[in-house]
Amino acid sequence: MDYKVKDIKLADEGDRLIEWAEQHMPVLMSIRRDFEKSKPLRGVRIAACLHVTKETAVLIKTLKAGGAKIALTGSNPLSTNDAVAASLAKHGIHVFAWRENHDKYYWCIEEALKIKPHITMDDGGDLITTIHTKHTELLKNVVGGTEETTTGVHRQRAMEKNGILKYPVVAVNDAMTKFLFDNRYGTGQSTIDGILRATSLLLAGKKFVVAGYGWCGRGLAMRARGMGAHVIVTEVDEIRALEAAMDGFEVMRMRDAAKIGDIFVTVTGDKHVIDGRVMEKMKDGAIVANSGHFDNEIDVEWLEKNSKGKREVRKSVVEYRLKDGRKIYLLAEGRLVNLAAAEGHSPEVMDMSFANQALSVKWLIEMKGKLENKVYVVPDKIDREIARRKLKSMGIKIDRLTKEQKEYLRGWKEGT
Ligand code: NRN
Repeated sequence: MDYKVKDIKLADEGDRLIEWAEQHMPVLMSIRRDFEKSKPLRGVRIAACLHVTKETAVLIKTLKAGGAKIALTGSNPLSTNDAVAASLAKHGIHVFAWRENHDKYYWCIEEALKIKPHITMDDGGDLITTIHTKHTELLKNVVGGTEETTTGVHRQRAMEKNGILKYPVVAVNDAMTKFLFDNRYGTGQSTIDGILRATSLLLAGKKFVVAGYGWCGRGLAMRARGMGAHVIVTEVDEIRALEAAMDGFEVMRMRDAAKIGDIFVTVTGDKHVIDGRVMEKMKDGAIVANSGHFDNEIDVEWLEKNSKGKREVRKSVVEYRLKDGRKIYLLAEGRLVNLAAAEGHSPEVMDMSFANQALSVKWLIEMKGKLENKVYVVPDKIDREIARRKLKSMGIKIDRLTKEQKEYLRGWKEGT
């Protein structure tokens, strides 16, 4: 096993990018120091399908410090940073990833699987699905897997429900130190970052439509409001819609928002949220982007079929001219705009997400043979250990319960 990257000569640039991320990921670096001493992953072979970014590289180097052998592929054709991939390849990681590897995406996954992994790591579930469908001969080696994102956890929960999940999976996404920060504050900032790098347009005063008020949508709506946009939220869930309204956002149906919106972003994890019926109602010049994991939230095929021409007007911006002359601008091919047009979430939030990844891999190895073939949450003690280390790195001290308070909170007798 060697590697396949865009250009190994980019490694020096990648080294510098990774070094910058390491300076802002203190929790993961403290775990790396522990791993270097205890080598908890000695002899463990890992196949990872994650976004190949400077932050992911810090996780990969931490796992390597723990003794693991790693094959890494990208979890989206547009999210790989080629310099980072080159740097990891130079440091002995079997990397099969390069930006715009659309037609080799699954070839890269199958190359990574040649490591015959004990542990799989997914962001979206394409690797675990490939093992369960096309490479079942590898299942006998696998101890367990981890999943980074909401969409992937949905897929693995469905695999469990249908009785086809063949090994235990830890839903890293569902750790509080992951979704409360990565999904909310990470996506909130990185999606704005992707839109600004792609368009360089002003957000203040624009009608900014957020489809989906989950943790990602909450963060994005909050940050778009912070930039002075007039934020409109669309939802299918009554409770989340009510929450968006009480948070002070305008809430309406997508078919009504279509007529007035300037910028539309989908973060639902669902399919065809913005389809032809919606796009044919949009204003001339409307901008459409996705920040959900898969690129099916926007019906790009409809745009391809119903436009009389298209042209790339800026990097990551394609102008589709509809038959009546109206123009719609699609960012990053409808793929996750935060990673495809920018660098994804900042290192400070990925610090916690990837600390959960590293400690969940260690936990899976410790629990070898004792777990069932189902989706597990990250053990609470790991979640809280990560929060404690993060607070410490921020120089924040908090109070402790006194003995009396612990008894009071356990009791029921004391009242008015
Ligand atoms: N910088 C990043 N590196 C990054 N930003 C967001 N993600 C990243 N992965 C590596 C992932 C988040 O954890 C994308 C996933 O969908 C989300 O859960």
